[in-house]
Amino acid sequence: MTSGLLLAPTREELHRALDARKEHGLVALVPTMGALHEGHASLMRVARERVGRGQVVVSVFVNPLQFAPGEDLDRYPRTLDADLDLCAREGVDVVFAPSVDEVYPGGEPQVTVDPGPLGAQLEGASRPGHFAGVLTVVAKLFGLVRPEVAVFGQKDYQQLALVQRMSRDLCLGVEVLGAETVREADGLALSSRNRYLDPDQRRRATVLSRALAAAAERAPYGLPAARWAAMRVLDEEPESEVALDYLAVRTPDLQVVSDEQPAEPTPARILVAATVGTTRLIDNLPLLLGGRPPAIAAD
Ligand code: PAJ
Repeated sequence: MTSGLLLAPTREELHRALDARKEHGLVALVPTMGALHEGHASLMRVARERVGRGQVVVSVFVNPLQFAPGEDLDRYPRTLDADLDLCAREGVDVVFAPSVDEVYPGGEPQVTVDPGPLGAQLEGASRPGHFAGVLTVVAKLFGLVRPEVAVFGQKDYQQLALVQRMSRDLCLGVEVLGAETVREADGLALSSRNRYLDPDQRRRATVLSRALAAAAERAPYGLPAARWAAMRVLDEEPESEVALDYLAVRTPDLQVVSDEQPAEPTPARILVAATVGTTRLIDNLPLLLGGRPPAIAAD
């Protein structure tokens, strides 16, 4: 296959690649940590759709700053050759795949991005410092690539919300698009970490998306009904196999929802995190809360 894909391992090569095609129009950035799958590919398609003949840049960088000690930084899958093949197939223009030194030449940065109150909740409560690490590297990538557009997955819904907030609150001028979650046929959201699951864990992991789907179905009857439906499904798996971290229903911008039953169907988001074996998995779905008489169990 002939492909115009350029691999840029350094800032200098990145800037040379971007300059060479400057006149082509808008630049869209898709930040990733590699081990690319169809979920990542879908973001590249959203980026291409948005910029047309402009440039699609994919970054591949396992960012140490967002991993806590004891997390999977060392064993995180690194598959650059396969990643480049996928990017070439998707018509990506530039892959920026820097080393840690290239991104953090002076060691850990002294100035970092504070994700604010939302960064301390949900994922942030279980992974202190995680979102400061994410937002700091995303801000750096925005500074290095200078994209007009960036595409993130709804799979990591809180991350998407925080990056949108950062771009707005810090006037970074990047339009941040959220792309829908890509799933396996049985509902499991694609994730680079799914490869840690053994066949038994892989089968049990579908409980997360099934619980969310059950909640979405019951959501018209209100928040307690939605939560109850999700918990009933989650209870199918013993705690020793699928350890629930949180199940939360929030507004679409992740604020706390009021207990009052909305008379009209009202958009909300349900988010779940659990550890399956030793692998932490997250998932989420949109909901329409309310609109029907409140009930906990209607059948
Ligand atoms: P990574 O986990 O590689 O994910 C890169 C992007 O792919 C994120 O925006 C994520 O939400 C999206 N993604 C992952 N699985 C998806 C799926 N099944 N469907 C749709 N999109 C999916 O998220 C990160 O890397 C890092 O935190 C990063 C933003 C690159 C900063 O280091």
